[in-house]
Amino acid sequence: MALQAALLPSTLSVPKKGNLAAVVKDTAAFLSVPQKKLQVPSLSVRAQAVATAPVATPGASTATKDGKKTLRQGVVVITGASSGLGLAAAKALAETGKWHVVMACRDFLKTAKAAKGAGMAEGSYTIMHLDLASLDSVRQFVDNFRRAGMPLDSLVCNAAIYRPTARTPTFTADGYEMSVGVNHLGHFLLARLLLDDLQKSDYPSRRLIILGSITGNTNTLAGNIPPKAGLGDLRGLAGGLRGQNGSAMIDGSESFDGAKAYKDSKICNMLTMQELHRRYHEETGITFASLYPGCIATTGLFREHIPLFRLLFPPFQKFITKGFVSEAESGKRLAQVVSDPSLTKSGVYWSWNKDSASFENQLSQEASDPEKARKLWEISEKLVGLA
Ligand code: NDP
Ligand code: PMR
Repeated sequence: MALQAALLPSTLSVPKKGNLAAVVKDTAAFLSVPQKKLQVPSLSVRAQAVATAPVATPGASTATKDGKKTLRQGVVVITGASSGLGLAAAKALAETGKWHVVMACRDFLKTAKAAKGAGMAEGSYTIMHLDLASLDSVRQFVDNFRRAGMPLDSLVCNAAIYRPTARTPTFTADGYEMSVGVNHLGHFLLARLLLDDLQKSDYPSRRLIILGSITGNTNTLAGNIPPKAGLGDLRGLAGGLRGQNGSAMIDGSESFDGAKAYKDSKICNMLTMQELHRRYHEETGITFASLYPGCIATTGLFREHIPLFRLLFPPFQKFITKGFVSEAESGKRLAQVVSDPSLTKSGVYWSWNKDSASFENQLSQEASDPEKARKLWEISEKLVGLA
């Protein structure tokens, strides 16, 4: 209880000019932390959260003195905002004052510490629990988000894991190989469920962004470093990526390769963005985008790599390939894709040149294959229980 008392004020991210409604709403969000981690009496607060009318909650409309409406604060959900790119983008967006950031993370306390450590102002963010390795958790997150009463103006599917040294697969709660399960399937379900919420938003530019990468694109030098990404005919995915009773790899390979599984998941991310664009952009006006933010060689993504790699990778990228980008700079790039008024084009895979100017990049043949995207969509729908 002492730990809980010490943590409550900062983790609740109470708005500075806060009123009770806002506090209670954030409290409801806070309660989405698994109860066994932090025991907080929940039922009465949940009831209040539903009953209390929002006054100055994130995303509420604002009016000037002369009664004219100004653009309200946007609400952006960022998965995996507890470190690296997600944290840097959360900070960049929150600092503008134009965005309230919902940090959708699997480790509540780590995220609370990270937000505080990054200097994010209390009230500029809300932390909600999301474990992409469990489809139940994804559904629970969506429920909790809706219950918190905020609009959804932008969704960033950013979280990922990379298991380059793994010789055997691990599996999600639903039994799918972990890299594809977290990076693709968890986000696929999240994006599909939250499309409704994005559609309901009255924000002028609503966006759904899924992180891609250069290493999933074989039309680049980086994409040709073995093991190369490749989904084949998707037979492993269709078989459920279950390892023991089939293949844990999307292309159906018998042997597991953690580095390839990650790169394959990035192809899935880029194909999914384009399929969303084809199916929903015209009808909804939502902007769908992907990006390669640069090589952010210092992030936690490489935590499972051997120590020598972690030591040499940043200078290698800085001085040899010159593809290195700092976490802060990458955060600004992602923040641009979320909110820059000039980046509203849908179906685009953004990259940046040496002067940090954004441009529409070309995807590899496989990462832009519409037939593969359709097939991936249909199989993924089945695996996450939507079809
Ligand atoms: P980090 O490891 O720093 O961040 C990954 C985030 O994902 C963490 O917050 C992590 O949470 C979260 N995460 C992992 N598993 C789960 C899960 N099961 N449920 C919810 N969240 C989870 O890596 P980066 O910042 O580098 O990566 C961010 C994105 O950028 C990824 O999509 C990656 O593919 C992409 N990218 C990165 C590049 C790079 O050079 N680093 C290059 C190109 C693209 P926790 O803190 O709890 O572990
Ligand atoms: Mg790569 C232009 C050259 C370039 C770029 C931009 C990257 C980005 N890499 C490049 C080149 C090379 N890399 C070369 C020549 C080599 C052989 C020495 C090389 C090796 C390498 C390894 C072993 N690179 C790697 C790894 C990883 O484990 C990283 C990876 O594949 O993670 C999936 C990686 C990366 N190189 C990049 C980027 C952005 C990554 C990691 C991030 C990602 O795709 O998410």
